[in-house]
Amino acid sequence: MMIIITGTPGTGKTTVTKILKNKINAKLISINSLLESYDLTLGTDEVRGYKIVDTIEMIPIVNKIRKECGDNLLIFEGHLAQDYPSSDMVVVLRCNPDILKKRLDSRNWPEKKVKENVSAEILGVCTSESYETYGDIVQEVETSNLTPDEVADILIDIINKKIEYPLGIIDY
Ligand code: DAT
Repeated sequence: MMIIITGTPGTGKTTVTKILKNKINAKLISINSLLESYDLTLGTDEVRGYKIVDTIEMIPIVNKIRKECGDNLLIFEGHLAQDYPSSDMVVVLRCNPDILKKRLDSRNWPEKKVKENVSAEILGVCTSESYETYGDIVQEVETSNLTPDEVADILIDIINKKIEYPLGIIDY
């Protein structure tokens, strides 16, 4: 069983998935950890200051980890994790743009990069990209008024419901 947790940078993916992993018996991989272990970059975007991830090369690596995981739950976290083409659940973390801007400003990123990410959050880019691949199994979790711990508990609820109703006949 696999759950993809995606969202605009700053929405809380890293923080929440670390808490989630400690609360349940699951293996966690993130795009950032894959970038540390594998050569998955197509270059650097100098203006925005980030590595361009080769999401096609990422697929066989995730496939292998998934296979090793067997029946255990695998959490795959990262902005762009939705580019991986198969999963049992996809959750998009959402955040109020004003809150997101404050968080991204504190990262000392170039202004252009902060603006682009806040705009992407306003437009729901991660959600629409996720829907393109995954359709109805995509769920959004609005995190703005929740603590990371509360968000992790909502994710546990989503996972438990999926285990209980694997065909997905549930109204969240
Ligand atoms: P991401 O991995 O999506 O880039 P992050 O986990 O690094 O995001 O979180 C960005 C910052 O926001 C970090 O300082 C922790 C804080 N944060 C994350 N989720 C939060 C929440 N639900 N409530 C308050 N702060 C949160």
